[in-house]
Amino acid sequence: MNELDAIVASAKLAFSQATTPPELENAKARFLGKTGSITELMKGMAALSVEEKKSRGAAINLAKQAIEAELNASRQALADAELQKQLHAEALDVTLPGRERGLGGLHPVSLTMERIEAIFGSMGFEVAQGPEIEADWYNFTALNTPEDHPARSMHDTFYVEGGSEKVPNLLRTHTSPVQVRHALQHVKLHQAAMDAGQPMPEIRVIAPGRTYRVDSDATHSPMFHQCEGLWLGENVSFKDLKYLFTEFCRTFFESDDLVLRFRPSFFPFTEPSAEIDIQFQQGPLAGRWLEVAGSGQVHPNVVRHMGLDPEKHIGFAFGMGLDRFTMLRYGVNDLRLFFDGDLRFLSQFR
Ligand code: 2U9
Repeated sequence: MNELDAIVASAKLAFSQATTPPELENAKARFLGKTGSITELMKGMAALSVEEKKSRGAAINLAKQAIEAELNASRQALADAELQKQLHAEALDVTLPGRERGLGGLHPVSLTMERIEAIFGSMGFEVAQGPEIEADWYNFTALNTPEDHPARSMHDTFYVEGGSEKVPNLLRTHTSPVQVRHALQHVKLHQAAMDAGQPMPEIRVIAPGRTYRVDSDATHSPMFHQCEGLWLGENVSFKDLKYLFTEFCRTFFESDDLVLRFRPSFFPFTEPSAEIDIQFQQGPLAGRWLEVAGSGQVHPNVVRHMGLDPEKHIGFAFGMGLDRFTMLRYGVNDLRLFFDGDLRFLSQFR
């Protein structure tokens, strides 16, 4: 093997051993670079005659072309290998199962809320909403709750900075202020007709929503859900409330033989007042009296605060805990499960 063939062979070997493009370019420099073997041979031709230069030059050129061909082949081989590696790394297995997109669902308390809205809706009740940050007047004063009532104390109610009698300063402790706002709007809307001697259309409204109290243990959460209702007109009576609430409970719990008991009680905003107990005749809770709501005839002072004459307008109100209704309907025994956000619990209601 002559000298040139040996250089070409050693270049071929060096190129084939390069495993990365930088290694290949380093190997190239050893043969074709400024001090590479081919370049050195070119420099060595200076001393040759014209004839010798011709043949030697042609031979060196052939060797150089052969090395360049090897170099290009090796570059291509490295690029191909890199591409294969990348294709392999990014390969998609189209036979793998798809990624499941979790199906959402309503929270059990929301399901209860929707159910209650539907039942009262079918009995002619509107659904009203109002602010969760409320003013003293709507939450307490309008509801005949005296200045020194414990519900107003710092221990029982969450207060926010600022505010005043009619400027929001607390987290509502019940949804009654929503009904006060609703009644005031209703009265305003029909005032002219009333002044002209026409009767006011009845108010039938429920107010479901979040409420807040400084209370936290196994059966109390600082945020809980209530639904209150108000039925006010010129010819409404306690028997209407009893009929309404009995129908509601029997529909809600899908139990036609459910029995209700109205037990005398006290609330500042109703007089007389009654706790409502229910009794199932069948199932695991059969025979036990369960307290589920409060109710009563709206106190004359509250009727006045709504801009109406208590001698003419009579109202009946009730209030219930949505969390408790949800627990009873689904047989849940710990209130905290509703607020833990554990999908193993929540997904059972989808
Ligand atoms: C107006 C006037 C009166 C709403 C009422 C109750 C009785 C009651 C509690 C039950 C359990 C709240 O969720 S709970 O803690 N509620 O006992 N609520 S009467 O009375 C009203 C509402 C609006 C204008």
